[in-house]
Amino acid sequence: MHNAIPRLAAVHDISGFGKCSLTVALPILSAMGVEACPLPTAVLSTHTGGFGGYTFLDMTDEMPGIIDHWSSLDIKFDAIYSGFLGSTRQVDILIDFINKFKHNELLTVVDPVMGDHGKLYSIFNNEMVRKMRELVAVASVITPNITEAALLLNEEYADGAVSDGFIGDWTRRLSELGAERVVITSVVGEDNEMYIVIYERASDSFQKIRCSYINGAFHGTGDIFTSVLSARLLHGDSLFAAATAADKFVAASIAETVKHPGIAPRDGILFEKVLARGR
Ligand code: PXL
Repeated sequence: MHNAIPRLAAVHDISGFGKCSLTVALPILSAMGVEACPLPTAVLSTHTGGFGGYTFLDMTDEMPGIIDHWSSLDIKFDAIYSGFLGSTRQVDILIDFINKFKHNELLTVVDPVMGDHGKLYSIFNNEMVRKMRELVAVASVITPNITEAALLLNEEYADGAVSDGFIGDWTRRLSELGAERVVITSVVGEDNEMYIVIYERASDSFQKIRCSYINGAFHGTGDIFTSVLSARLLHGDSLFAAATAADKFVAASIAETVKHPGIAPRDGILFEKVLARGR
């Protein structure tokens, strides 16, 4: 469109330690030829998964001023990509942001970060789930993990293997909440392998991608996955190609990580090694 390279607004927290949200999104997007403009939702000392005593600065009150300033400068975005939110009020701010910056080709990627392994993250409650349903309604692409998919649909967490018919139904119902394209991660198939499931409403097509990674327990993999996916979509990839590339990137980063047994799951994965290849 108007920009020399795709420009994306990255609406995530910044956690100083633990490699997730902006600390992975910005380097990955830059290395993949996307200009990433951070709109921080909160500033934390670490992420909230596995660390006690973290600091948390809510950026809600600062966000409308940042958006208004960008608007006054007539900045155009090719994409808005959101992840972890610092408050439920940020959903309304984000919906206003999307409406203000909307154009025909605007890609809106919403990763409805709320929980994992069947549980809400400790700082969220049902109010965040309710508001997140409003946010996914204005997205073009959503990337819940299976826990977040269940929360959005108000279903029981599917603990264990699920059939294609079961998960296909979930993808369609998630798409009915608003997004044209749906990606569900961390889906266990009936063969007990891990899959990414993608759905496109335009063609009513449902596909499964078998994950190449060994272990999904590391922190920040969802943010890395969706950052790669967003960059590839902005460069014109199909949803299948973008999700496959994102899976490969996460798998390569985990493969680097497990070479170092001292790295705890909460420390995040060695995605830097993969980004630095070819240096
Ligand atoms: O990766 C998701 C995420 C992002 N940001 C913060 C988190 C989490 C998950 O726990 O705590 C602050």
